[in-house]
Amino acid sequence: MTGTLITVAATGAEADKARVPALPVTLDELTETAVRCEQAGAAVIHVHIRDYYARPTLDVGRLKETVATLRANTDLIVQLSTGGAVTDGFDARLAVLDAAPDACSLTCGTVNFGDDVFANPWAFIRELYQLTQDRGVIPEFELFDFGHIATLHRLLGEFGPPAGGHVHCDLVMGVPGGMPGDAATLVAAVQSLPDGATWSATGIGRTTLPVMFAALAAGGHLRVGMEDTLTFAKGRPVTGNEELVERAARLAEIAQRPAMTPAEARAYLCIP
Ligand code: KMH
Ligand code: ZN
Repeated sequence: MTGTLITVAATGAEADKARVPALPVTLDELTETAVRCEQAGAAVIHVHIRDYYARPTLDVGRLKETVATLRANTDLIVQLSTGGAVTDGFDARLAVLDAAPDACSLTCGTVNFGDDVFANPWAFIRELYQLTQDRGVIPEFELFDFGHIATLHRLLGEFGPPAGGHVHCDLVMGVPGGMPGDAATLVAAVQSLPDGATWSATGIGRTTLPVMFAALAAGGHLRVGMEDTLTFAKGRPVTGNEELVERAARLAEIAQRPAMTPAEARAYLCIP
């Protein structure tokens, strides 16, 4: 049994800073969050950035500065989101790789996303995947629904293994429009993954805890953070990403699979 890989998804593209003051939106806030989350047990940071007005942006200059600053202040694996916001175009999402992160997210299909649609047609997935291979950026395959798992099999079958050679997936559960966030669904999804793939899971909103317990029980890894959860307990808002990481690390410790260090996570995910 390995330790537990903990990813913090600190900001996301959806929450509104005016309503969620604890959300890290400036580079200073993100860096401070990253440092605290690393101390609490995170090994990977999944990054969305915001502009001067705290709106989601994929500005490549800002992304480059973010990658450099996170590297200068932490040992965390920097995973940039190529999902962006539902309003972002495909070209801007491909250009995220110009910021040369260690890793990036790669969502394996379109999904209804609340009242919106998170669009990931096959042509885009294929192009992004080949770009990650060309640039040596390690993709994490984001799976919001079972059809996305079928597309992952197709992608690997047609284009071969990812940069680094290791397949790591993230089950994003409980999105309104995607697969539900419960133990039975998690087990069924894990059984369908490619042979040799490793996986993390996250449950959005109130599915956070059931998914976290199910993932630990099934031998998987954890993603937590304010991108996915803004409520720590009923009626109690999250005060910062670090408390979500601390809780995940505590549960991982109880499961006798303590949090991996960033160096251990790099070796595990085959990230140089
Ligand atoms: N913000 C969502 C529309 C990713 O980061 O790759 C997409 C998302 C997935 O967050
Ligand atoms: Zn994201």
